[in-house]
Amino acid sequence: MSSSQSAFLKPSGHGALAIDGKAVSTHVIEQVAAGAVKLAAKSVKPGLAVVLVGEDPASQVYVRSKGKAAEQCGFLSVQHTLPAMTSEADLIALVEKLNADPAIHGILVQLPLPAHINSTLVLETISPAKDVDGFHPVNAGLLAIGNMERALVPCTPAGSMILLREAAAALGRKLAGLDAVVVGRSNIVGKPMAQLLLAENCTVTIAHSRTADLAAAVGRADIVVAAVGRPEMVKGAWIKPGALVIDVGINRVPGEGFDAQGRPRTRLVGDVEYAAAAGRAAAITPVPGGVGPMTIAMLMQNTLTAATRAAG
Ligand code: NAP
Ligand code: L37
Repeated sequence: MSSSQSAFLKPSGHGALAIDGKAVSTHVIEQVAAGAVKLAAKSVKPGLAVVLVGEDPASQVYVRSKGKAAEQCGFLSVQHTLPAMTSEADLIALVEKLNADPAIHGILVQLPLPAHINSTLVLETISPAKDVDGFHPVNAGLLAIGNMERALVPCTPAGSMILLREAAAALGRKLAGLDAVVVGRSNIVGKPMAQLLLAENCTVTIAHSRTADLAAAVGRADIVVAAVGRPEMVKGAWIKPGALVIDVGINRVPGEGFDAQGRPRTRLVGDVEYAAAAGRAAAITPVPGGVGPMTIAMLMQNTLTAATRAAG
């Protein structure tokens, strides 16, 4: 096996190289910050508005990380925190206000929204040019027809693609022509991920809960992207030797012992059985420290893109 030529791939201790998403995300954020300095010469400061409704603890953590990253990039960073009982009409009114605000180039409404709010309606209210999550049907459509120049691409799949390209380059491989399987078909991860792999000329299979033989589909794949939301459901033994594995899953499971406050400890695991998969794969993303940080970095990249386009 050829050794890694990349500072972003490290021994996993199980055989595969671990793709250091945290380190790649730091690099992306530095590039975005440099881009923001250039834009400042045109008197444009990228502005990102993040809207959080309710008190979902994971969303609170992610929204805080997004605000912090925006500040590191030199952006204007605005957070709107609304109570869980906020009406759909009030949320839509806020989005419309942000659409009209020239200081704001990117709008992100953190999902999930409370059950009484129609998420689709809210997401469709966001101006496609400010839709840094890439969830608006206009952006989903641009991605589907392969018009990446005009689209804003969803952050998690975009970040996963960067990690995949980094791993392939370090291993001296091309992505074109490889068999890829995406496990999961959500609009926010699975489907856009499949579109990006197709745009890289991979042969793409999308697997889901009704797939007849998931083990066989995964076993054929040179590239496995897991976005299921079930802890370690993709078994290491399924992985084709030498495959590239991107684990999008973020699952909190019971850990060992108790924390300082006497609460039972929890830990994060992905959708892939990590140690066993790393015993067969050529490269794999860890959880945490893999795709998660890239999601935030790509949000910064999308905000810079939106601001640059707005500046003409
Ligand atoms: P989702 O909307 O719940 O979609 C899950 C998908 O997995 C669905 O398409 C579902 O199939 C499929 N699935 C469920 N059980 C399955 C099974 N037994 N076999 C095969 N497929 C199965 O989830 P999501 O929003 O895409 O998120 C997926 C995971 O990624 C979650 O762990 C989430 O926390 C994580 N995530 C991470 C980031 C990040 O930044 N790292 C960002 C977003 C999400 P059906 O369509 O048939 O129901
Ligand atoms: N863009 N992303 C966008 N819009 C949304 O509406 N829900 C949602 C979304 N999801 C999201 O932000 N996901 C996400 C997941 C993980 C991280 C960041 C964002 C992340 O930083 N994960 C860290 C661990 C964080 C922790 O300890 O909980 C990691 O290393 O994986």
